[in-house]
Amino acid sequence: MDLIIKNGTIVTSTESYVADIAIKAGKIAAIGKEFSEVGVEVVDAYGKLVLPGAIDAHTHLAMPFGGTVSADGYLSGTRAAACGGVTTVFDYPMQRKGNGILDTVESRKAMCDPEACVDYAFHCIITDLNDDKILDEFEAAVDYGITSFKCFLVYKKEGMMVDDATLVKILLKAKETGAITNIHAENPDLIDLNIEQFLREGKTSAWYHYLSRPEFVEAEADKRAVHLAKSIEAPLYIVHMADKEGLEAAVAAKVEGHEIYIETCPQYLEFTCEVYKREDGRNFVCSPPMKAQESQDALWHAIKVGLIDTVATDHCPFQSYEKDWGKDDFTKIPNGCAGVENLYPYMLSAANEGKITFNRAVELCSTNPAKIFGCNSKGSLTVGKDADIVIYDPNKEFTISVENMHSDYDHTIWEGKKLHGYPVKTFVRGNLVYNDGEFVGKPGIGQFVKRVAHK
Ligand code: DUC
Ligand code: ZN
Ligand code: ZN
Repeated sequence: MDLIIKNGTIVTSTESYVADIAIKAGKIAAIGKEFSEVGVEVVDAYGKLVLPGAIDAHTHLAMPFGGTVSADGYLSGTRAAACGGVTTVFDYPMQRKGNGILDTVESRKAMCDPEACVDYAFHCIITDLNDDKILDEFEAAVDYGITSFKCFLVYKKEGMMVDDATLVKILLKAKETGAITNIHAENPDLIDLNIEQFLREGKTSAWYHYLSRPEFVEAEADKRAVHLAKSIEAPLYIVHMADKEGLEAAVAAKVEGHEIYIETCPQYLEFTCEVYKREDGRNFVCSPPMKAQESQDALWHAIKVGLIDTVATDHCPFQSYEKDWGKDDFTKIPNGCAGVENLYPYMLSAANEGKITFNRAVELCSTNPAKIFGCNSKGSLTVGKDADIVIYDPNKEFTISVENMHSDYDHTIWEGKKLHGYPVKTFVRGNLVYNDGEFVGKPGIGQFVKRVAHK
């Protein structure tokens, strides 16, 4: 054995029990009691929870967007991930007209490999089918380990949107090749209509970001995507669900037995659209925007009863000076907020407060994303899996501040948020990468996760 974590309470998605974990060559070699400790490093986790590392299934690192590039690259974004108990991130490389899937992914992999501080996988965003040639590449992409593709139903002017016919072609091809299609659902024509009117009327504050993309704008696209996926019996994963009406449509299809997965994000569980009335409202600008209380309540309800499958972050921070570009015009604010370091602590704190169980927090943040996206060696503390492990102190009080985060951004929407309990150690395949407030890992330690086809 290389390492024993002893006396902790092991938490999986289904049970919690006291036992020791023995790790060898980066894998969980045994779980039990009284392993020989001779010549082995031992970590005493008495009084602590021992959890599978979180999988943040939604990040945008070094993403060109909104006239700039997101403030966390692969190094700082994965460093922050490690310090928040995230041991795998799923980033979103973007295929552009004329480019293929594999060349898009490989160029991002080349950037990520020397910098990654945790393991990483890619969902590939498809923006153009290149006269359908992209569809012929799906099989090779799946063999390569890219088993999920994303479509934007929005960002039309930015050249990222796919139309409904393209979406259906992608849904069908993904189904045929054992992949899954992720969608960002908002209706761009309705957004543009609203934006034109608000700008004409001189309504330019961050509040109008929300009003230009209110509940029904997201719901229309959610329902359309659900309808299309249902009609052709293709699996669908809806990213960052934020509105009640769309949630209800997705849940109804799920309950009918369709393969529809729902992701939401901590920002939608914590904040409502009221944040856009604040003086610093532009810092909260992301798309889809935070919605009204009714939607937040519906999201929490669905989390509690098991109808939301995953919680991930949509981590896409920008610096204050970039957010300030939209001081006098909300359309100039780069969309996106920070979250990768806050995901697991936030959901575990909710568990510590009794809102959900710790098992459910593990299911949402680790076990389900591993299952849905084919990460067979991750997502659970069981023998044979990667030793991606978080030790969590349920008694540690923590107040989030930009000063105690490990990203490259200069502000956070989470400033001042008090958490009950906090991760104290993170291991990636048995390597200690975070220890009591400090990043102790090495860039380059993170490996590409080759995923297996969905079905
Ligand atoms: N929304 C954001 O807020 N940022 C990045 C991409 C997205 O869809
Ligand atoms: Zn999105
Ligand atoms: Zn996103």
